[in-house]
Amino acid sequence: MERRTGMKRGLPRKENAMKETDMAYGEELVFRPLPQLVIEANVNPQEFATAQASAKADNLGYWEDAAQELDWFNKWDVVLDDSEAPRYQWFKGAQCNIVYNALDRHITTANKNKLALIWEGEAGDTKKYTYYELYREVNKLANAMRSLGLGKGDRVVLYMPLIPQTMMAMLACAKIGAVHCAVFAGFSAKALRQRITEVEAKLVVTADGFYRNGRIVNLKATVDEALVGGCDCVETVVVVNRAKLDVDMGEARDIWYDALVRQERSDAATEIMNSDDPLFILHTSGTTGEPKGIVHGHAGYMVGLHRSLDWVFDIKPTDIFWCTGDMGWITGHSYVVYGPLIAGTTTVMYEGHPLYPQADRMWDIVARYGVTILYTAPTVIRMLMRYGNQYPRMHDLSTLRLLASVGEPISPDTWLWFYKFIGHSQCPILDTWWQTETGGCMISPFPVSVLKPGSVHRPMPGIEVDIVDEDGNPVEAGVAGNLIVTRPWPSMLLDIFGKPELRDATYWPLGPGKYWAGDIATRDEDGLIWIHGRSDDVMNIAGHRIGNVELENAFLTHKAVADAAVIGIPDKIKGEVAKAYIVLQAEFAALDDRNEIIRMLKTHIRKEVGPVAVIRSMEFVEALPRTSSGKIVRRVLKAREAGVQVDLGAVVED
Ligand code: 6R9
Repeated sequence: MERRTGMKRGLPRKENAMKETDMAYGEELVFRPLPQLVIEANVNPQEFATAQASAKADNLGYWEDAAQELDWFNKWDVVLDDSEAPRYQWFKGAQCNIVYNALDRHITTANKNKLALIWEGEAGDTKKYTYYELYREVNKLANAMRSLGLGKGDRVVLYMPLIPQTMMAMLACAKIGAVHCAVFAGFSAKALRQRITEVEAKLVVTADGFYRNGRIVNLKATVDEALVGGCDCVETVVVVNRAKLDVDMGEARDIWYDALVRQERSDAATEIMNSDDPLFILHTSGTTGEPKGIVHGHAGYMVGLHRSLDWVFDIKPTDIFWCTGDMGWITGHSYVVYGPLIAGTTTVMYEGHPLYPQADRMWDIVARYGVTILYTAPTVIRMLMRYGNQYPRMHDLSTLRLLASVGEPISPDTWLWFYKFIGHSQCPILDTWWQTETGGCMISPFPVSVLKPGSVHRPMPGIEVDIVDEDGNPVEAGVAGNLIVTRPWPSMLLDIFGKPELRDATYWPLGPGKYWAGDIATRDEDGLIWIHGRSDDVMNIAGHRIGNVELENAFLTHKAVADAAVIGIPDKIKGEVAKAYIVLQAEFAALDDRNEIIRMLKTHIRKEVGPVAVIRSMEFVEALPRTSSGKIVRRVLKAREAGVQVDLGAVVED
């Protein structure tokens, strides 16, 4: 490790040496890769420079080379058709199926008997599947889905925990050309219903329940609640018997997973898909009240993932890859399921809570399976860090060679704790920036990069970004601006489901060639990028994107609420939590027991949105700051939060 102090971002110089974890404001740490790592890396610094230069000179040639490393039923006519930009069609004219690359092709290679999946339940039960076993399971389910009448283009909602059948369901859908739409198991019946109806799902796959922090979370009951009255589109509900719960099974509609696949054959044809045929829909929050169903397809998505696994995560045949992302999050799709399987590596999946039964669970899992690459989120690291170093010390973590982070900015002190106490100063930390919409990693260090804690480093070769002001003009180094992506990239979103008209306005407000990420960032004098957070009205609660308007709308559906505004406030563990400003309806405002009202509203939000929406506090006010056109001005509330005196009832110009 080398210490560079001082002037980098105009910060004061700090000369005296410190312990590695005692970061002082103004000091900048720089970490160089260990020599052995440089020798062994899939991409060494020279190769990185060459790749970057060649991708700049011939971007399409660069991505074409990446695509050539995968298997296709038919190759493309053109690598990219941008004649209708910002509509971009990657690998136009090609035919493929992501499952052919993730599973089928491994069966004829040495990977056939390699472990594809190591799964561990919260109670300690485990299951392991070789590529061949996983392939057979997926085929059985694919056949069963076909016998239920499902095929190309049909939508399947997955409301599932982190269990092997979730992965199987995703792959089986892809195999038959159906489109999966995973809904986070922490979302409410209402949120589930909204997504089921929006995508007109024919099938819902769920589990009776699952284990989380020593309790059983009942999922089937929530599905039943979601399907009451409406959701006529759903013909079948398949239920995995995970928690041995005594659930109601509707005779005509519900069927146990095991009963469904029991008689099925273990071989199944893989559907031939066009490049942009949809693979999945995943909802994410935006500035509007309604979540957007981001659509990804088969071809570009797999090419992007293939590159990041091979180059960023530096996959070797002996790796054990553990990404802790949930299946309801893009990280679970890309780096628990599709990416690792395309790379032919062994992926680890853990059902439960990181603190169960105590704060060493993750380190125990790393040690027992010999995890070599650990990919997690700052909110998880912060939580575990709070419990101290004695927990990682209980286990042998020496198999780890790469650590990675995603979902929100990682502060230097969290980075250093992860580096020192989990990686024992031997493992680079890959701070990967990307989004649901980008499909896979976009900005990230490589294992051989010289690292600065807190920076997401540079765009990967083939990806080009800039930091601009509101009008799209580049800002200088050190100045905060909006992050944009200046070239199309293969794993980019195809569409917003059911709202194609929103796609261009939301993501290309500055026109083609300027994808608007919605994040604030700076570039330092070394050209490294630092992400500061969202620029729009979207909170990042423990790595989950939750729209302020989404929560405000949920409050407004309660009879006690006349008006509501929600802002994000910093939180040590979750990064951000919500604070709500509520104007009560007159008859409720007259009530004395505010605690009762708070309890009632919290329950209401849990029901409407789900437990992911953490409301830290509520304040009851007489009025909210609005513009003359009636828009809530959240920055006034934020200023108030910071101690500035404001007049809440005043009309503010935006
Ligand atoms: C993969 C994922 C995307 C938003 C993104 C940004 C934040 C993600 C980050 C990061 C700082 C990182 N974000 N990675 N911020 N450093 N390494 O998280 O997708 O759920 O769509 O969220 O998350 O604000 O815009 P998604």
